[in-house]
Amino acid sequence: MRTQVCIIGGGPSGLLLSQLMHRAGIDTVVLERRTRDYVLSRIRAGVLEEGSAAMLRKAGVGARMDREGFVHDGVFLSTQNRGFRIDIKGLTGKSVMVYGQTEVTADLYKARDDMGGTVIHEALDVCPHDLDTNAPFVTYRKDGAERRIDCDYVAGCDGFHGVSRTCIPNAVLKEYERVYPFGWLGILSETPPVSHELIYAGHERGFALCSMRNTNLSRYYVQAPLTDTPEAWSDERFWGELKRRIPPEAADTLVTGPSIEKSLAPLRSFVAEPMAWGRLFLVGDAAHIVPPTGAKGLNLAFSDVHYLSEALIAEYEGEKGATAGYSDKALARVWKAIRFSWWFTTTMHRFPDQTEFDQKIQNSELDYLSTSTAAQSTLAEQYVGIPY
Ligand code: FAS
Ligand code: PHB
Repeated sequence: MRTQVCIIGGGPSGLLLSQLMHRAGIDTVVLERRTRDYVLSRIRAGVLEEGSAAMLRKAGVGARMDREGFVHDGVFLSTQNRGFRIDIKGLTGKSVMVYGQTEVTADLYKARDDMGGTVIHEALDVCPHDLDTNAPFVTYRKDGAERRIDCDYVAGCDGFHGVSRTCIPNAVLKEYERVYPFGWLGILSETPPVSHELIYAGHERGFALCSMRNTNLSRYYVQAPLTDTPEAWSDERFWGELKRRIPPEAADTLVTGPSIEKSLAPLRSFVAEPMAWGRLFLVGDAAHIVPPTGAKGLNLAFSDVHYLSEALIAEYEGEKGATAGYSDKALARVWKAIRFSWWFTTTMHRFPDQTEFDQKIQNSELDYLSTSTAAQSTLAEQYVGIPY
C-alpha cells in the first residue's frame, strides 16, 4: 500500500490530522493499535479552547459540538471554600466549549467514515522505517500478516506510550519531565452538574474540580495520593471529600449518585524535543503531557495538528521546506501551556512535603487572583488558549 501521510494513532490528533489532510486532497492512512470501541471507551478531556472548536468546525466536524456542547464564559476558583468567578468572556472576548473528548473522537470517526477515510484498527507492531530518507515506510501486523505502507511523511499521533518518539535517536532527543506526587481521582455520575460553570477548588485537604458532560452527566475529580486505588474510594468517601473541598454553596446543592466510571490518573509535565526528525513529526501526547489542571492536553494536540497540517499542505502545494519550522513553532506554544499548567497545578494542589509557608503563599496567590483584574486577565487568556 502507498499513501502520502501515514498517521500512527487513531486518537483525536491522528483523526483530526487525517480529516484536514483529506479535505485538502492529501491521502492518509491511520494505523490504530486498539479497536474503535476501546478508543471510544476512554474518558478524558472536557474543555475545548476556542481555537480547538474552530479547528473542528474547519474540519467539518463541529455540528454536534455546537448543538450539544456548552459554551462557558467564565470559571469559578475557590480557596479554602471561598469562591470567586473569573469572567473569561469579559476579559478576553472569548469563551471555552465544554464538550467531552469522547464525543470529539466519536465525531471525528464518523467524519472519517463519511469521507471514506482509511483507519486500520488493531494494527499491531507498528514500526516506522527510513525516516531519515525521502522514502520512509511503515510496517505493521494485521490479522497475523506483515503489512507495509510506503509514504512521504509519518505523523506520530500515538500518545505518550506510542512507538513514534522512540524512533528519534537518543543523541537527538531531549526529554524534560516533572512528575507530581499525587493524582486525580475522577468519577462520572448521572447527576445534574453542581454549577453551570466549572469550579477549580484549592483546599488544604487537596484539590477538587467540578465539571460536566451534559445536563445529567457530571464529571468530578479530587486530588488523591498515588498510592490510592479507585477501589479504595467508595462513592460515599468520594462525595464526602468533594463536599469538604468546594465552596459551601456548591456543597449544599451537590446532587450525588452512583459513579458510572471511576479512575485515578497520575499527573506529569513532559516535553520531548525536537518534535520532528527526518520525515517523522510528533503530534500531541506523543511529544508532550500536561497535568489536566489547565485543560491543555487535548487542546495542545489540536494546535500541533494546526501547525503540521498547514505545513504539509504547503509542502504539497510546492513550498519546499515548509515543514522545517514545525517543531520550533509547535514547541513555542507547547512550553507556554506547559508553564501555565505547571503554575495552575502548583497553585491549586496540596503537596505532601509543603510547609505552612507554602500554604500561605498558595492562599495569597489565590487571594490576589480573586481581587486583581490583571491577574485574572493573565489566567483567562491562557485558559481560553493563546493564539496559534
Ligand atoms: P491519545 O493518547 O489520545 O491517542 C493516541 C492513540 O494512539 C491511541 O488511540 C492509542 O491506542 C494509539 N497508539 C498508541 N501506540 C500505538 C502504536 N504503537 N501503534 C498504533 N497506535 C498506537 N486532557 C485535557 O485537556 N483534560 C483532561 O481532563 C484530560 N484528562 C486525561 C486523563 C487521562 C487518564 C489521560 C491519559 C489523558 C488526559 N488528558 C486530558 C489528555 C488527553 O486528553 C490527551 O491530551 C489527548 O488524548 C491527546 O490526544 P492524542 O495526542 O491523539 O493522544
Ligand atoms: C473534565 O471535564 O474532564 C476537565 C475539565 C477541565 C479540566 C480537566 C478536566 O481542567
